[in-house]
Amino acid sequence: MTAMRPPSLRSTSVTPVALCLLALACGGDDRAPVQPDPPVTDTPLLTRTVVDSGLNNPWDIAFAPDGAMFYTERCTGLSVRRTDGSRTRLFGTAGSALVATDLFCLGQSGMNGVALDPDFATNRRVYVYMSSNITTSPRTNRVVRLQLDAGYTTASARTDIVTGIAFKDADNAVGGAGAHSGGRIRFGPDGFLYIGTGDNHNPVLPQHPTLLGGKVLRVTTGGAAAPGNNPPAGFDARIYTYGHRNVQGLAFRPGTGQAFSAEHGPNHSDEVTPLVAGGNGGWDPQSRPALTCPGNYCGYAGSPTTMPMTDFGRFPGALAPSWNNNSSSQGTGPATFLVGPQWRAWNGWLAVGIMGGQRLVIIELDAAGISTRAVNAAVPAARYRALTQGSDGALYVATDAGEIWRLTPSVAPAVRE
Ligand SMILES: [Ca+2]
Repeated sequence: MTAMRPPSLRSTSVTPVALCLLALACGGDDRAPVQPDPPVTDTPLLTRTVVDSGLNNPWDIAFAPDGAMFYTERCTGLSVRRTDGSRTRLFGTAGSALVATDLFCLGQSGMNGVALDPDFATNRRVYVYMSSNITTSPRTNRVVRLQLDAGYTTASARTDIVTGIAFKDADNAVGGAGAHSGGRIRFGPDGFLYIGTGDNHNPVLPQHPTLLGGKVLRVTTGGAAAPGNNPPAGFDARIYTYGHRNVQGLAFRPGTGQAFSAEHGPNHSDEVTPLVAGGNGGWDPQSRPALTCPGNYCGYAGSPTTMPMTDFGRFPGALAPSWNNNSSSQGTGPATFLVGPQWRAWNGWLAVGIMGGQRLVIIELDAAGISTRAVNAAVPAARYRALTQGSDGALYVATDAGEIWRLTPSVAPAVRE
């Protein structure tokens, strides 16, 4: 990937990795052992390189097999940066190769996730999640499929494969319009597209059988329900899991292929959750008589006990989280598994980006997908908005400050005293 490194790039010196050996020191992992873990050995050192800057709210990153990097900017659209450093605005506002006149950005919404077709090398298909005013009342989120040419200069054949994903169309008592749209999209190793959506500050969405907010959807490349979703009777067949708050992280565990979600908590309990087809994430911010709920949305009104992110009282079979921040919500967003021997001890661990908390957490999971250890990588404080492992094996990060970083693991083990 030397072509990704033009002379103007800034590189930091090799950065040692800090480890949190006690769960509480890591900002909360209530499932970690009480006793200190033994030190992690053979952890990688990270070298950080700023590969892009000056972007406008970059939201997601995807790589083509040849190393071309796609990225979204929330208010303008989808762009590609080729390995020679040249770039094209492919899809979005005026000036794009294909203009989306219906794209708008508001609150947390706009051009969000991007994913490349598993057969991209041959079919040149790319998918984005965006807010749209094609239907003006209410506006919606949708997933759009595009066709690119071989040189990444044109986008065509726009096909809106999933429409009608709930969008928060107006301010309410707990926040502004455009909030809690979800927006991450990822293809699983099963070849189906997983779509994370949000609750829109609408109390009925997460547990609603047919409205598509507060869900993880799983669809074909044409937007049809994927086989095996197994939702309860009466549910939309595209729903893979429900009872979510705001899913902005989706990742697939190497080896098993199991999907994991990462989502924001309200004022507590960000969660990472191993997903099972038809499962209920247990978020239900409606009808809490003991709480005072502005706008009937109880999501911010309670505590981990009275308004849990996973309500086992109401839903005894709910999906158990792997990891959470019970002490606070720190804006957990993107997630990706680290894959390959270059990650040394972290090979197969889950990297999770924290926005409000401005940190990058690396989580070890047991065979059941439950966290056994969480360490903070020694990287600069930033709002970690996107995490994607590149075709070169490095971890790419988009920050809300408008930068894209490459975090390259060392080839040599860390030297420790
Ligand atoms: Ca949950």
